[in-house]
Amino acid sequence: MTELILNINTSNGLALKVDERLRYTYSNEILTYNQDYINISSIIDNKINKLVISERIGLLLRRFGIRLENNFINALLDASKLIARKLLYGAPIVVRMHNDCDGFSGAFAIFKLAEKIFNTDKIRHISFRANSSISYSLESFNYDKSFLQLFRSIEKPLIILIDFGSTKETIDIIRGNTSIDFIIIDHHPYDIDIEGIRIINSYTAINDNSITAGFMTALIAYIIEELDVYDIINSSFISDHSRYALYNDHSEKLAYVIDYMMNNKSIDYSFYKIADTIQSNETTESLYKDIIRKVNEVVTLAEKEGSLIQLRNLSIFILDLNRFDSKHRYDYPKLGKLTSYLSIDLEKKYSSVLTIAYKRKSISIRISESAGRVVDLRYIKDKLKHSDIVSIGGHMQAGSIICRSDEATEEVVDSLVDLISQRDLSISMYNS
Ligand SMILES: [Mn+2]
Repeated sequence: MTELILNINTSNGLALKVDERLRYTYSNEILTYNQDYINISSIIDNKINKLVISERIGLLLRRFGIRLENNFINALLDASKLIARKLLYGAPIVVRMHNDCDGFSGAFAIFKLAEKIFNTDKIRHISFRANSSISYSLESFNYDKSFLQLFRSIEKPLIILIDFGSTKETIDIIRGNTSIDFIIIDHHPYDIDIEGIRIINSYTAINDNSITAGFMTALIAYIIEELDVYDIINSSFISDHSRYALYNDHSEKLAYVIDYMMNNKSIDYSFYKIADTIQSNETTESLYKDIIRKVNEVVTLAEKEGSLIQLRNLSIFILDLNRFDSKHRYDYPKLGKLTSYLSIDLEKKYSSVLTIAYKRKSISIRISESAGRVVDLRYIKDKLKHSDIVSIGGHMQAGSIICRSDEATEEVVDSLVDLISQRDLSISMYNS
C-alpha cells in the first residue's frame, strides 16, 4: 500500500504542493491516508477564510470596480474549499466549459491553479472539455463518468460545469449521481428547483449577470492560490459584453482568439491547444490577424449579398444566411457574431441601422444606437405577434427570435420588417 506524504508549505499563503505519489491515482493503486488527511481539512479551513482572503479578493474586485455581497463571497469561499480539497487529494476532476470565451476563461483559471499545485502542465486526472449546449446531456455525462472511473481516490470525483447547466436536465443528472460531487458556476437565468444543488449563479444570487462565469471561476481559483487571472477575467467580460469589461488591446484580442477557437466548426481545437495559443503573445497576435482578415472578408461579402431597405429615419439590412452560407461556405463567425460585426460596419455607412440576419429557425437582430430611438427590442417584443414565434430574447440593442420551423422564419422576418416600417412611419408623422 502506498503511504502518502503531503508536503504542504503553509508559510506562504496557500502555497500547497502535493507529493509526487498523490499526483496520479490510478485505478489499480489503492491509496491509504494517514493523519495528514485530517490536517489538510484544517489547513484549508484556516487558509481559506474570509479574514485571510478578503484583502486579496478586494484587490481583484477593486480593479474591475465590482462589489459583492457577503453571502455571495461566502458561497465562493465554500466552492474554493471544495475545489482545493479535491485538488489536494488528487481526486479526478472533469471541467466542462461552455464552448465560448467565458466558459474557457473559467476552465483556464482552474488549469493554471492545478498547474501550480501539481507543478506540471501534464495533469492526467483532470479533463477539460467543451460543452456546446446550455445543458449537460446524459451522453456527455456518461463520457465524463467513464473518464472519472479511470482513477480512484479517497475523495469523491468532482465535475465542475462552467457557464452553463442551470437547467432541469442538468439538475436531474446531478440528483441521480450521489457518488460524484458537482458544482455549477453560471450566470444564466433559471426557474428550476435547485434544493440541495451546489450552484453559484450570479444572475439569481445577486441579480447581476455581468458577473460572468469566467470571473467567478477565476475568483475561486484565485482564492485558493494567487494567480495572474486579470487578463483572462477581462476577456470573459469583453466577450460577454459585461459592464465590468475594461477594454484594452490585449484582452480584446484574447477574447477574439478564444471565442474563435472555441467556436470553430471546421477545426476542433483542444483545450490545451487554446491554452498554449493564448499564453504566447506571438501566436495570439498571428491568429488574431487571421481572424480579422476572415471576418472582414465575410462581412464585405455579406453586405453585397444582403438587401437594404431605406426608410425615413432608419435603414434595415436583411441577410438570409441560409443562402449566403450555401453560396460562400464559411465557418466563422456564426449567426450572432456575424450580425454584430455586420452591424458595426453598417453603422459607419448608415448610422441609423437595424441589422437582421437569419438562419434556419433563428433570427438575430442588432439595433444601432441612433436606430434605437426609432425602435428597440422591447418594442419588438411587445408588438411583434406571430404564431410561429417560439421566443424573443436579448437586451435593448441586440436580440434573437427563435421560430417554430425553418420554413416559418422568412415570414416572421417579413412581419418584423413591416412592424419596424410602420413604427418608422408613425414616428415621422409625429415629428413633422
Ligand atoms: Mn457567459
